[in-house]
Amino acid sequence: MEDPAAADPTQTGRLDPEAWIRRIRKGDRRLLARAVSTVEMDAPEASLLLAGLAAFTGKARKIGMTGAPGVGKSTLVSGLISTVRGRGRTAAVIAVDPSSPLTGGAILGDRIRMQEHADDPGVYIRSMAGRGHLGGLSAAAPRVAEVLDGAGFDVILIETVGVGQAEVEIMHHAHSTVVVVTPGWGDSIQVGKAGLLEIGDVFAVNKADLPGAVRARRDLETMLAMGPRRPWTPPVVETAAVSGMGVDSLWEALEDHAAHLARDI
Ligand SMILES: Nc1nc2c(ncn2[C@@H]2O[C@H](COP(=O)(O)OP(=O)(O)O)[C@@H](O)[C@H]2O)c(=O)[nH]1
Ligand SMILES: [Mg+2]
Repeated sequence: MEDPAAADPTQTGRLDPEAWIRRIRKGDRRLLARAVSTVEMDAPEASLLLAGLAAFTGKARKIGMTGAPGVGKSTLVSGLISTVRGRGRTAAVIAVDPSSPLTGGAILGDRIRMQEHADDPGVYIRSMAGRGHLGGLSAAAPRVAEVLDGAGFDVILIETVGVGQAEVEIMHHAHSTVVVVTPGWGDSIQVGKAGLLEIGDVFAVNKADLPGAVRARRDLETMLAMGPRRPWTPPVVETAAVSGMGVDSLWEALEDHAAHLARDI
């Protein structure tokens, strides 16, 4: 059988970034994955690739998803992919989980959660974890987003665990940030403490199938109203990612935020 790698310009050792980029833009997933790895590791070809791809970037809508481990970020991302695909647009995901140990437990979870999209050519999912270099991962994620933008994806979803400054930093590279919480008192207090209140453009109270979602939403709305007056008041949406409830509303809220950003510019 013919090895497809034989036609792979990067396998010959003679790197031709132009051909590489052309093939990425035609939908070559192997070369896309290779470009992502190259940029992630900051290999020698990375800057050439990024420079070449820069001609095509700036079209993707970048959305950050952050929140404590287990709140349902990956499940929500999977739901949002369905919504985005249902509207005829393509989607790429970067799932950053520096807390994930070498066993890759969280990554496996992400994969399972997004499994239904694995065979969709309009979807690309990339996990970054297990390296133990927090700053490294966080620094690489925005560059990986540039690659996916240049590759032509319409929507890029960046999932990070909202636990530290480095993760919050990633969110500054997104157009919109979704902060995900779950019902219960602790969460809304946690949100305030972690500085997540400031970075959220849209809030999702996920696991709204569990008791306390309405209260959590109202708590958040109260906390948001207490803050400084801003031109954009972040909406709080109740979602149940496991059933898909509220995911379309979450997307609508994100579309509203995009319209707000477009008006501002
Ligand atoms: N009851 C309930 N469970 C959910 C919901 N969304 C996600 N989960 C579950 O919460 C767990 C963690 O979900 P995951 O998406 O991996 O969370 P992440 O760590 O924030 O990415 C999984 O067992 C999910 O099935 C929801 O809306 N309701
Ligand atoms: Mg996850």
